Amino acid sequence: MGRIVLHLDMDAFFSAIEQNCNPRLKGKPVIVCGDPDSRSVVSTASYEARKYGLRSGMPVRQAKKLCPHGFYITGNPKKYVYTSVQILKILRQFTARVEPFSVDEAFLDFHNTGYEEAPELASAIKKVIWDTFNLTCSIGVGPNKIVAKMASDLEKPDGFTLIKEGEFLVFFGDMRVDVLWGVGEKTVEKLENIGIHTVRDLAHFPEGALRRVFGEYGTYIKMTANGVDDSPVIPYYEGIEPKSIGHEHTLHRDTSDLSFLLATLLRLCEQVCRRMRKEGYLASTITVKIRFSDFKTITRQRKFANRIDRDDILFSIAKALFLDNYGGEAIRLIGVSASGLMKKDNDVCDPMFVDERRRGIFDRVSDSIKDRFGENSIRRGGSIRI
Ligand code: TTP
Ligand code: MG
Repeated sequence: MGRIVLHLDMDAFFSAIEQNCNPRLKGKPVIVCGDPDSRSVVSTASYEARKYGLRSGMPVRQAKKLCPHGFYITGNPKKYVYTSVQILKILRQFTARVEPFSVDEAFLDFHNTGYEEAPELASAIKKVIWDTFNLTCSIGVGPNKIVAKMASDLEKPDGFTLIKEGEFLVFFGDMRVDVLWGVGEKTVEKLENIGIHTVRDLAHFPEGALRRVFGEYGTYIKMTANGVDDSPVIPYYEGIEPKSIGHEHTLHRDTSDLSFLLATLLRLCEQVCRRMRKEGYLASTITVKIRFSDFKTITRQRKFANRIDRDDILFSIAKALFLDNYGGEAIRLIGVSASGLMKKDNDVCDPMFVDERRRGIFDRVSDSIKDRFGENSIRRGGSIRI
């Protein structure tokens, strides 16, 4: 009995949540975006809106021309992040090896599990997500992460696709190379220059010739084109050095969508703080890492006088750091880490704010409620303004 990897991707995630919040929007074209009246872009469009050609990343002005009768809604990142965290909690009931991959995606690793068990497993996961949240998702199963991820995209929405070891080219062989995870526009251009158009062309191309053009990356893309991938599923709480506590996410697609980027940043901050509280640490330094489309990477750090472990403070600092260094470019990866860690002395209260102790208590009480009743069982009032 081997190992199977399952990739789950929620369908039209932000729009589907909005449709649940307001049942009058069910079955209607719903578009979640930044401010609908400004020059913002579409975060996501419901499947009803996609019929009109609407896509993530499209300027709202253009979307309104294609679908003038759509319902344009300002995104509420906090709402989506909480749903996302709650979904992860449910997924961990199926296996402890769950790697969150973006706000609405995760990898699950099942050892000692055969392909014949995959359909039942997938429908059990779909059922509990539907019963709990009234949301659908698409699931891909394969021998590794790359195959599972690409499989989940084949039958959207509410899809299930199983690709067994050795079947990758049956599904993807005839498709253009840009379907491959990690192969972007510039690579496609170079591949086309050497006569590689389809995934099968790349899969069969001599490795030496690819390495001459792309170096090490040549080997990687050839492996990908053959559906070969040995990267592990890494549960986010593993492998963290006590000197710093950090999380980072490679985004599904490079994006400059500010509401999406800030939602990702918020979730990272919450993960970092929750972990700090769990382990009894306070931090005095926060680092935000941004990797742009062209792989240029910057890290920006801020130190503060008081040590903290609170979600709202960490997020406000991370957000300021991010916005100070962001000029609207497409981003590939975001990371947040806390350092300058010190074990917390519960008797010492930071005197700086009168309200501080009470607010700290809020986080602790909310952690213990979440531990017992789930991530979504309690939340702060109001929404994060972006
Ligand atoms: P996706 O999984 O790419 O899209 P989706 O869930 O809306 O639709 P699909 O059924 O095709 O999976 O992204 C997940 C959420 O992330 C999406 O609901 C909105 C947000 N998002 C943005 O805000 N901006 C972006 O550019 C992208 C790609 C996603
Ligand atoms: Mg999705």
